[in-house]
Amino acid sequence: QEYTAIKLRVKEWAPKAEEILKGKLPADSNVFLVPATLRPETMYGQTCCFVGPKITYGIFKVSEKEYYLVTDRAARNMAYQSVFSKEGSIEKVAEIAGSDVVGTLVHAPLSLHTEGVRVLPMETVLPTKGTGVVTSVPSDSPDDYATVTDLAKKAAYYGIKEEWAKMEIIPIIDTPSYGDLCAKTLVEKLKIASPKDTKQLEEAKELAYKEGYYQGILKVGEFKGEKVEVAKPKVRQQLIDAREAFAYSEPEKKVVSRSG
Ligand code: ZZB
Repeated sequence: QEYTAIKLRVKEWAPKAEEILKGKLPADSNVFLVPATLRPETMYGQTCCFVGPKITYGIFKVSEKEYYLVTDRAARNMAYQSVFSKEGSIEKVAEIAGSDVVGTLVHAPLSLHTEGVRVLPMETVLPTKGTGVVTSVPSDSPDDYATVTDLAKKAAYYGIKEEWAKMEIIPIIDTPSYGDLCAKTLVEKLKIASPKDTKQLEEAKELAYKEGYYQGILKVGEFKGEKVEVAKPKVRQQLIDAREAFAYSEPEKKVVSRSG
C-alpha cells in the first residue's frame, strides 16, 4: 500500500507533552506528527489530526533539526525506506502516549485552516496501520466526520475544547451523487450515529472513495476545477517537492494460504 506521509509541524505542545519532552529535544528543532493518507488531494480540508489516546508513540530523529512522531512500527518501516538520514538506523529520543499529545497545535500543509489545527483523540485509530497518526478531513472521510461530530458533542468527556472539534468543515470536492460534503451526506444517508457504527462506516468509506476519485472535482487550491483523478498525483508531487510530505509504503501483509 503506497501512502503519502504528511508532515504536520508542532506549533505548540499540549501542557502534558511539554512536560514529558522537556530537555529531550534541541531547542531549535521541529517535531512533526506524520499521518499516512491515501488522499493527498483532500489535505485542503484538514480540520484536526487524530492520535489513538491509548497508543504509545515514539519521537524519532530524522536529522539534526527534524523529528517525527509515529509508532515504533512505522519508524522501523521508515528506516528501511531511507526516510532517516542514517539508512536502517533508528534513534528514538522520547516516548509519549497519544492522550498526552491531545491538544497540541500543529500546522497542517495545504489546510485552509492556516492558523493550525489541534490534535484530538480517535478511539478507532489502528496502531498496526500506517503511522498510527491520522489526519482528519471530515468533508470527505465518513470516519472523520463521525468522530468530530462525536468529539464536539462530548468535549468535556474527552477532555478537549469543543471549538477544537468544531473547526469549520469547508467543502473542497464536488461530487454529482453526494454534493460537496460527501462524508456528511453519506453519514446521514446511512444513518450513522457514532464512530462505533463500523460496518456502515466501512460501506460509507467505500462509496466516498469511489465517488471522490472517479467523479470528484476539486473546488479549491491550485488545481481548482480539475478532476480528482487528474489532480491527485499533482497535489501529491507538490507536497513532496515542498518537503511537506514523502512516500511511505506499508510492507506486504503476510498472507497465510488456506492450503497451508
Ligand atoms: C486523509 C483522508 C481523507 C483519508 C479522506 C480518507 C478519506 P484504508 O482506506 O482503510 O486503507 N488511516 C490511516 N491510518 C490509519 C490508522 N492507523 N487507523 C485508522 N485509520 C487510518 O485507509 C486509509 C485511510 O484511513 C487514510 O486516508 C486515513 O484517512 C485513514 F477524505 O487520510 B485518510 C473515503 C475516505 N476518505
